[in-house]
This record gives sequence, structure tokens and C-alpha cells, in this order.
Amino acid sequence: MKSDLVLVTGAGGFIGGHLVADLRRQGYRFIRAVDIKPFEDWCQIFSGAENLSLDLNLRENCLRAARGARQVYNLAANMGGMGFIENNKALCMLSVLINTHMLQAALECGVERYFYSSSACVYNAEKQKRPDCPGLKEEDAYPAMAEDGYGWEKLFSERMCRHFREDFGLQTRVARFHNVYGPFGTWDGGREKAPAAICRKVIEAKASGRLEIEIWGTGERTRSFMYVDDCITGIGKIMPSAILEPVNLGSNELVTINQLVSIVEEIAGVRLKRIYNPAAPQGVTGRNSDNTLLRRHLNWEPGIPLREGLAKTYAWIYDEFAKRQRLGAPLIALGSRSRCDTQSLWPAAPASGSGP
Ligand code: NAD
Ligand code: GDC
Repeated sequence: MKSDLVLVTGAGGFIGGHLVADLRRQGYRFIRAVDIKPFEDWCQIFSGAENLSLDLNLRENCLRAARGARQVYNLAANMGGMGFIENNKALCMLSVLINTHMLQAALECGVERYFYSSSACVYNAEKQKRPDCPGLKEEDAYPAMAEDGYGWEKLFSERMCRHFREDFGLQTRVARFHNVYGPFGTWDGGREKAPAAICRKVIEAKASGRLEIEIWGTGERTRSFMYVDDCITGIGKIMPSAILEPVNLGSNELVTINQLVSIVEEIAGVRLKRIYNPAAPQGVTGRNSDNTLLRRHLNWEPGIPLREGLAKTYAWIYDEFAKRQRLGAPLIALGSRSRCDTQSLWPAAPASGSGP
């Protein structure tokens, strides 16, 4: 019902902000948007929503957030790209407090439907050892060997959603997101994922005139990247569905990181010298989404082409970068700052290093 109170946690984040925007477009009149960040740090904020800045690690805050809600979309988590999750394993696991307390609160408050954003990081690492590995099917999460820290927490919380449904009757739905990108996503500071990071680095190279780009690893690892509009469409289809078990929500357009860089260079109209940094975080060797189960249930799967999504993402990051410049963050400082950020986490690439 459009008159239901709908709770979105992590609403100050990338996907949460797009979800609140979509719920408003659908005509939901009572949306409670919750995030730990102060409002000025929210990616998107809407005056028509009830916006709360609360720490959902705390049980009492989860009860306050869930009170009166009929639907809950629980997206709040401490997360980021490989540069973040590889260096913050304990912090990522502490998201279990949010997920545990949110499930308890949803049950106590009589929530009717509960969505949980899991991740492709739950998948067994052994199934992701080759760049050309087959798309991951849902059963490939077992035997379990998830991404250290973050992936194990996501897998544990998936199972808690299942047992809250089986034992207590809370109607939970779980989707495993595969690397989501788009406007309003984090694009610098260390939590960014590859698509936004590469866009930023290309923009910085063009703006500084230093026509080179540092690429983590060899550039030959593979991923699929899902544009945020597909993610939001998928959430909207999975929530009311009868899909009881965790289901992939990801693109199946597989690319190497080198191909990702080439697409962004083509969008930017520039060719850069590629400097490969094998000491930087790389994650699994190959990962793609098998959407057989999603298609069977929904007769739909993500389909926005990477080139199309990257063009919109590049344009948005370019505007954000230009705004920041106008605010006086001198280019070279910004360049050195982001390079410094990279070096602070692991040794820089050898100066003369060049990839394959
Ligand atoms: P994000 O970091 O932009 O959003 C997460 C939000 O949760 C942040 O705004 C953060 O402030 C908030 N949060 C963290 N701890 C909190 C707390 N204790 N109380 C309240 N709010 C808290 O990330 P995102 O990309 O929007 O991801 C949303 C969800 O989707 C997360 O659960 C993430 O693990 C999952 N996911 C995302 C991707 C992706 O590629 N973006 C992939 C797989 C899974
Ligand atoms: O960070 P990420 O997008 O996360 O990295 C993808 C690949 O891109 C890695 O091999 C990484 O080494 C490479 N890469 C090259 N240059 C760069 O400058 C860069 N920055 C980044 N970040 N990567 C670079 C993600 C998790 C998410 C989420 C998704 C689910 O792992 O970080 O939290 O769970 O998976 O699909 P990725 O795809 O390994």
C-alpha cells in the first residue's frame, strides 16, 4: 500500500538514496530514511521523507526506526570497495549488529516485508580463481569460503534472515548485489569501487595533464558492474516476490579491468599510460553473475550496458570534481592527496612499471 510507512536504512548512502527517490516516484507518502551520517554527508536527502540520523548498531535505535513500519529495506552497512573491505575486516563484520537488531526490531514491530542487501562477496573464493570463471550460481556460496570479514558477515546475516522467516514468520527477501555503480556513488577517499575510482583517476589525469593512470593489480581480473538503476528495479521486483532464498542481483556483462579503463578513456577522449600496482588490493580473480534463477522468477535481469552506465557516471563525477575545484581544492593537491591516499595503504607502483 502506498500509505504504508516504509523504512530505508543506509538511506544516506549510494543505493539507499536512489531507493528513497524511487519509492517517492512510486507514490509512497510515508518514507523513513535512516543513516548514521549527519544529514550534510548524505548522498541524497529528500524533504518529503522523515530523515533520521541514528546509529543502528544500537538496538533501541533499530526499534525507533522500525516502529510503525510495514516494509523495511535494510541497506545500512560499513562497506566499500576492495581498498576498504580488505583493510577493515572487523569493522565490516560489526554490521552484524545492525542486521541482528534490525531483524529483532522488525519482528517486534510487526513488519510485513523485510529486504536485506547481501553481496557477491559471500561466494566461495575457490569458484572465482579464473578471469573466465562461469557466472556464479546461488548454490556456489556453499561450501562456504566467503570474502574475509565483509563476505562472512553478509553470509551469516543472510542465514539469520532465513531463520527469522522460518522460525518467526518474518517475510524476508535477500538479494546478492554484484558491484553496483552510478551517480551519487562514492568516488574517492578510499571506499570507492573500481568504476568510480577509474572515472576519477581519468578525470584527474586530464585535469592535471599528467596522462597516466595507476591500475590496481594487472588489469586482467574480471568483474561485472551493475548500473544503479538496474539495482533499484531489481529490489522493487524482488521485495514483493516469492523468492525465499538469496538471489543474484547483478549484471552478466563480464569485462576485464583493462577493458573498464578503455571504456572510460573512450568516454573521456583520452589515452593514458597505464601503471599497474600489484601491491594494491585485488579481490577475486574473476566474478560474474549467473542470472538463471532471477530470470526464472522474474522474467527479468539487469540489462543496462556498461558503456551507457559509465557515461552517466563519468559525467556525474566530472561535475562533482569540478565543483570541488571551484571550492578551491587545488588540482595538484587533490592529485597528490588521492595518490597519497593510495600510497598510505600500500607501496606505490614502481615508477617505470608498465603492465602487459
Ligand atoms: P554505502 O556505504 O553508500 O551505504 C551504506 C550506508 O549505511 C552508509 O551511508 C552508512 O553511513 C550507513 N551505515 C553504516 N553503518 C551504519 C549504522 N551503524 N547505522 C546507520 N547507518 C549506517 O553503500 P551502498 O553501496 O549504498 O550499499 C548499500 C548496501 O548494499 C550495503 O548493505 C552493501 O553492503 C550492499 N552492497 C553494495 C554493493 C555495491 O557495489 N555498492 C555490492 C554488494 C552489496
Ligand atoms: O574495489 P572493487 O570494485 O571491488 O575492485 C574490483 C577490481 O578492480 C579489483 O580487482 C581491483 O583490484 C581492481 N581495481 C583496479 N584499479 C582502483 O583504483 C582499482 N580502485 C578499486 N577499488 N579497484 C581497482 C566488491 C566489494 C563490494 C561489494 C562487491 C560485490 O569487490 O568491494 O563491497 O561486495 O564486490 O560484487 P570488488 O569487485 O573486488
